[in-house]
Amino acid sequence: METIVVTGGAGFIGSHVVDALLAAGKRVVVLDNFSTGKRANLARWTNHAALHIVVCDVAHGIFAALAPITRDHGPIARIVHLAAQVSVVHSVQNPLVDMSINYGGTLHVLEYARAQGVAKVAFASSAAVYGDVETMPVAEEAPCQPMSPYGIDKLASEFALDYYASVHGVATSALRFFNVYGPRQDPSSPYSGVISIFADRAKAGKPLTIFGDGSQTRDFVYVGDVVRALVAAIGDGNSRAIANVGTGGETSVLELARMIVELCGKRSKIEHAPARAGEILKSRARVDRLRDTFGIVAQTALVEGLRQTVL
Ligand code: UD2
Repeated sequence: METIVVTGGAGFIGSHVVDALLAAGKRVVVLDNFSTGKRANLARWTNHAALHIVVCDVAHGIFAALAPITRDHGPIARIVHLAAQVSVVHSVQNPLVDMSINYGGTLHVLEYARAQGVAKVAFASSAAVYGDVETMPVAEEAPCQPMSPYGIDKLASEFALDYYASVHGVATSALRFFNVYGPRQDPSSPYSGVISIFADRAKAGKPLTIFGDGSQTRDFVYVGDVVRALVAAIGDGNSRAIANVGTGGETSVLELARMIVELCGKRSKIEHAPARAGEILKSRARVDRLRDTFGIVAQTALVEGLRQTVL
């Protein structure tokens, strides 16, 4: 039985990856410091013999955390690296903390992979590496001009993946996530994903606040599609590949708010507040490379994904 490590495996995206890997018969090791991850996200697998949950701060290294598992069950075959400080705003306020967690964490994972001969590392990068791109849809070849320490760390991590692949022979792939949404996304911070916030408020019949006029667009991609992309990315081959993960479509925030209010059926009001300073107006992924390299096309229509999320 192949053993796969999921860093950040108790988080929103990570716990869905764990679901898919356990369902596929893999042994799964979750490394999570539970700063934002939750045990409840993995509750359905309680006492499952093939799931190992290790409390571990990836930014401090992963050798010690994995030693007991590899002693009992053999080497780690693959790593999905999702553990991160996920708030762009937090990264702006605390760039050094962000760098040590997000870039430092990636280096620790890559050092482990190099030393232990891990077959493949798949990394969660972000559309934040691009910054404000004018041409839509944004292709992977677009110049990267990140506008936050978060985006810089994700880009630096991509460079590190490429370096470990070319110099140390560690096979790696990086996926640039656009706006991921779905069940278990935590709405509790003002900087949580807009869909988690809107769903939370609309279910309670509370007003939704749109920043600006709501004409800004995003490429919202359902977590189930993101999981399929990650599972493809830890497969053999495609080393040094970098691909966007989105749907290739875009939806305005106003349209999104209306859809969510309608699905929840509670007549929430839609209010407007000043636009967020410095935010990008349009975002849409070019997805040819995701399809051609990894064989993945996002399948979940927004209305269906929203239904899964809000109901
Ligand atoms: C996303 C990522 C972020 C980074 C960035 C790169 C998420 C959660 N965040 O930020 O990590 O990769 O892209 O560009 O995926 N909005 C409202 N009302 C609210 C909350 C948000 O109108 O209550 C708007 C917000 O102003 C923005 C849109 O909704 O126009 C999406 O906001 P977001 O925070 O979900 O994601 P984004 O694209 O700013």
